[in-house]
Order: sequence, then structure tokens, then C-alpha cells
Amino acid sequence: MRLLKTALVAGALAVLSVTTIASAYAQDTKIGFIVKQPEEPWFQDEWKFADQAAKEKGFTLVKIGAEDGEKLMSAIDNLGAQGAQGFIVCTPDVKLGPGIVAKAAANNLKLMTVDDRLVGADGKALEGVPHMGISATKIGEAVGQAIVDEMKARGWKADEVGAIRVSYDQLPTAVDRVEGAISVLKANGFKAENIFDAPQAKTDTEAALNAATVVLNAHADIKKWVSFGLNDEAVLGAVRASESVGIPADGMIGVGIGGADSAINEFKKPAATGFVGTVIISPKRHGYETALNMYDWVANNKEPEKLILTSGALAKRDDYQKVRQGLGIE
Ligand code: FCA
Repeated sequence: MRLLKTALVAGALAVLSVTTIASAYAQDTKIGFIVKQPEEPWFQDEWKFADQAAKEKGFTLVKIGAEDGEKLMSAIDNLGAQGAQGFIVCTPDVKLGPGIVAKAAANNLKLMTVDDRLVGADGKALEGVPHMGISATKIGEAVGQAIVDEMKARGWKADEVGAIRVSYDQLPTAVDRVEGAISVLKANGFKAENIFDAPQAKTDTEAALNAATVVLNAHADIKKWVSFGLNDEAVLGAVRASESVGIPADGMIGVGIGGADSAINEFKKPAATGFVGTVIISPKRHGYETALNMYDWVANNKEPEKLILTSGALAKRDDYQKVRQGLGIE
């Protein structure tokens, strides 16, 4: 009898400790979200939506900005030391791919990437790492189409127009975006020799402004310009450069990619600028959904899809609020 009682108590204790562990586990889920440019509105929006997922599911989200490889590597070690189980990253340099994978494994952290896909030593995508990015070529084509449509509306002929390709060619998604735009320009009569490369040292407005200024000064005879790049900041740089060399707003057609505050603030200006539109992409999908997918992986052992590519929608000064509402990001 006594023996039976002891066994029952032990059994109950065992059950108790299992549930205690299970609930402690749910409470302790910790997920990192590392971004390469924390000051960029796009990344702030991603964090905002990732926070929403954390609140809903009750996990801890650790947001870290890592502008270079060294900061990124120590951020991963830091997450490991804090007892995180996984992280999502938009890396400052996709070529760090194999190093990031190794660091994550050494810290026993699950790894997903967002926006910028890791590449291996051979320059090919690391397909084993789950990734959410934008459909870069398609979105670039939408940029090109928006530019062509605006050229037609203004009565511009392709051979009197110069194009600024604000470029960041070490990043594959950036190449796909600008090449998508160029393919549409060319299909509409744009000659290759009228498209000028403006390589930016960093993916921000200042670097784009510097790069675009060089192009504009080298081709001062051209009075009508279009510009495109990997994001809104790139195109805003080209637009600011055109203003600084005295090209009026109706002499520039810039179309960006993003649709976060960088673009919205431009649309809110009382007078229209050369920044005529942006293809709005979804920080909600890239922030909320990636965080949720990582949570499901950590807490429920549900592996995320290996590749998710999201779409975009063109918006201009007069309809951006509606487009944002449609994407559920207003
Ligand atoms: C890259 C760009 C960002 C954003 C993101 C989707 O990381 O640098 O500005 O466009 O892709």
C-alpha cells in the first residue's frame, strides 16, 4: 500500500515537472531579428511587425542592428549566450553566408534570412537556409513600366532621355531589381548607351546622391532623366542630385521600391518632386510572417518554407494611402 502511494506521488510529481518545463519553455522562447540598417524606415517597419508577432505569441523578440560583419558575428554569439533559439537576419553582406550558417550552428540557433539571401563561396544562393525576399525581377519590371507610363504621359521620347541606374551590384536582389526595370525600358525603345550606371558605396540616400551626381555632371547635355535603384533611398538620392544640378521636378521621373516613410514623406511634400512613385512591398509579411514562422519552427518544430517571394504594388502621391491599406500596413 505504502509502496503504491509512493509510486502515485512520484508519478504525479513527474507529470507536474513535465508541465512546468513545458510552460517555462513557451515563456522562454527568444528570437533574434538582426538587420543591416536599423535607421532605414523599411527595417524599422519590419521590426514593428515582428514585435506584433511576439506580442501575439508571447515570445521575446531581440532586435539588433548589425551594420558590418563583425557586429553581426558578435550579435549571433550574444543571442546564443542569452539562450535564444533562433534568429532572422538581413545581413550587411550576403557573402558572409557560410560564416553566418556556421556561427548559427555553433550557437545552436535556427536561422532564417529576410530581404537579402545568403550566397556561398561560388556566389550561388544558400538554398538550405529558409528565406523570404521580394520577387525582385518582377518588382523591377513594375518600376520600369511605371517610368515608361510616366514618360508617355509627359510626351518624352526615349532617345532624348537619360536613365540613372543607381546600382549596388554585390547584392543579387539589387541587380535583379534594376535589371527588371531596364528590360522594360529597353522594350520601350530605350538605348543601352542612354542608361548610366551610378554605383553606390552603401544602400542609403547619401551614397546614391553622390553616385548620381557624378552621372549628371558627366552628361550635362541631357535635360530629361529617369532613375531607379534597389530601394526608395537609392532613387531619392538620384532625385536630390537632379535638384542640386538644377533639373526641375518635371525633368525627372524617379520610381522607388519600398513604400515606407522615406517614400511617404516625399509624397507628403506640398509640391510634387521628381520622385513620382514607389512599388510598395510588405514589411508586414517580411516582419510579422518571418517572426511567426521562426516561432513555429522553435516552439512547434514546424519547418518554414525554404523560399517565399513576396509581391509589390505601385503607388503614387495620390493613391499611396489606399495601396497601403490594401496591403494591410496602414
Ligand atoms: C534590401 C534593401 C532594403 C529593402 C529590402 C526588401 O535589403 O536594402 O532597402 O528594399 O531589400
